[in-house]
Amino acid sequence: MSSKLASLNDWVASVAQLTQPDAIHWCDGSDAENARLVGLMLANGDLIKLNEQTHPDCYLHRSSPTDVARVEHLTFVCTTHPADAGPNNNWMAPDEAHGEMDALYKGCMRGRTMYVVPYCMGPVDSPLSRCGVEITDSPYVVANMRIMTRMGAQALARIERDGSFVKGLHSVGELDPDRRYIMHFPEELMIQSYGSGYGGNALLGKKCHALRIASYQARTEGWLAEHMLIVGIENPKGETHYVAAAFPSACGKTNLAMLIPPEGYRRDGWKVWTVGDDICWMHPGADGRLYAINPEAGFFGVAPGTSEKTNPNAMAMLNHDAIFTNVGITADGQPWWEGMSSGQPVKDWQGRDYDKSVSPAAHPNSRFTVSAKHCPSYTAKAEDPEGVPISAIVFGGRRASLVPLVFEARDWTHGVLVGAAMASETTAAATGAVGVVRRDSMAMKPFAGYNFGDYFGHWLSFDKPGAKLPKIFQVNWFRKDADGKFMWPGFGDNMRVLEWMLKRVTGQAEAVETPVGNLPKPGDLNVDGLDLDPAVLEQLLTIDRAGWKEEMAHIGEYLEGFGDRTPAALEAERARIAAQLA
Ligand code: SAT
Ligand code: MN
Repeated sequence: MSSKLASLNDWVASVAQLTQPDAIHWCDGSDAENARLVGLMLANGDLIKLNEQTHPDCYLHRSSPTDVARVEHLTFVCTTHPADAGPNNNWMAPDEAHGEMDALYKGCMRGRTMYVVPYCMGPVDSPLSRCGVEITDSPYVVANMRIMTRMGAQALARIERDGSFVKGLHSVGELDPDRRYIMHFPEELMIQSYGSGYGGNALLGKKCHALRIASYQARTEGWLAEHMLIVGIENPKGETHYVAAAFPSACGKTNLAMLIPPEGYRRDGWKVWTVGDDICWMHPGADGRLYAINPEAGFFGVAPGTSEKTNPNAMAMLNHDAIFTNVGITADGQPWWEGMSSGQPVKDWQGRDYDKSVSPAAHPNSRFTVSAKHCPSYTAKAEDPEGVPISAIVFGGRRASLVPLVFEARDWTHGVLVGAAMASETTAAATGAVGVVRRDSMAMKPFAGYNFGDYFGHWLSFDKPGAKLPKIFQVNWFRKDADGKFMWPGFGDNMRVLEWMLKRVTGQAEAVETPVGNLPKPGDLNVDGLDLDPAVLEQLLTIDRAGWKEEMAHIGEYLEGFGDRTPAALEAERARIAAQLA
């Protein structure tokens, strides 16, 4: 097989020339093709079949123990000028990077099949969607791409119509951490990945394309590619408002996207609809509002901590047609991870006999891959080619102290500053130390495909005559008390905070103005039925002026790090707030 597009055929031929596969397979995305690949992986040990009664068509994959997370230190943005990648990225000259990669790729697919995977990010018929082709030698990657994207014949037809696509080349190589690179060439709309089979390093449609390359493309084309979930909140009158929310990896985006409201809300008729749990592409519409699509077709969620209590919607979608990576397993072949309310693991994620004193059953960054259509709260609006209008944008991080439960930015410029200044404690989603506070602007630190200074400027540019922009909020579900205990219950109760935001959007709630932002008036946040000490709530909604004065100084130093690429308007906004706090 080949395509009607000469540029695609030529590229596939040149990659085959370099990598020397035994065979080339063009993926059509069919059930028969998937069944064949699954059969192959069961035979070679890449997949283990799970209990057919409890988990029909579910499989366990155990990765190499040194290949379990994104590798930010091996991830590069290769622009002609280093300043275009910015201090927020690792940079390598494109020529040098191509040289390194060609040397790694040379003959690397000998004895293997090369799969050509055409995919579309977003509904195939949407003008907001963009396509790519991933070439890979991993059947596990193909099986995951089939869930995570619109993959196969339909995508190829669109690529042939569009005539353009993002080129992604991936090989698992030897899975050697010392021979591993994730390279991005935004100026060529190209991704090259070698030596890892893990999600964010290998499923190139996800972070590599839909965030790093797309953010670069979005800047030139006037839209935004963001690390955000998209959720619809339906009120008892049947009106739905859509909210986009940015949080760093493993900070609860999937749980928030699938939130089940507290009982009182459900009784009153509130509903929550899932559009996406990780990535959001937003384009300005003719009416001045921002319209968003979820470019993905599935969820690649963190397994540990997912339970009937924290995310019943996720649990309901995980008992058929799912791939589990690096979780434990019970005696009767069911997947198991820490936080599950029942079951007992017998093997850990590496296939060793489970011993609690040696290692957790599931790796902290173990994942499930499942089609979005399985999610009980998934909305048909997620397939709408026009996207959904966004009423509010939320920035959130994991901060044990200082940042209140919620505040609203005064205007767009202030909101962009709030996003740019975001900080969070690091998690197991990337290799490296966990729990260290670092700046993570818009939760895009590992994912922006260009200089953050230019990126902040791009965000500011949306504020123009005729624009009807969403309100911007900051939240922090992760405040801890002196004993290290979380102060806010989180999960379903985050609905209370969402309701206050939407009241602000529709002009139904007032706010207390502070230099840092606008906070809920006492009594405006619905805490009915919540077992929360009023003193704790007050603490959660108080601004520590001295602490914020210091924070503003740190933010100033951070913004200075992007030199003259930092927009003057952003620094002026920061200086204004700092002066008010003084
Ligand atoms: O590994 S992924 O990048 O796909 C998931 C994440 O870190 O958010
Ligand atoms: Mn993510």
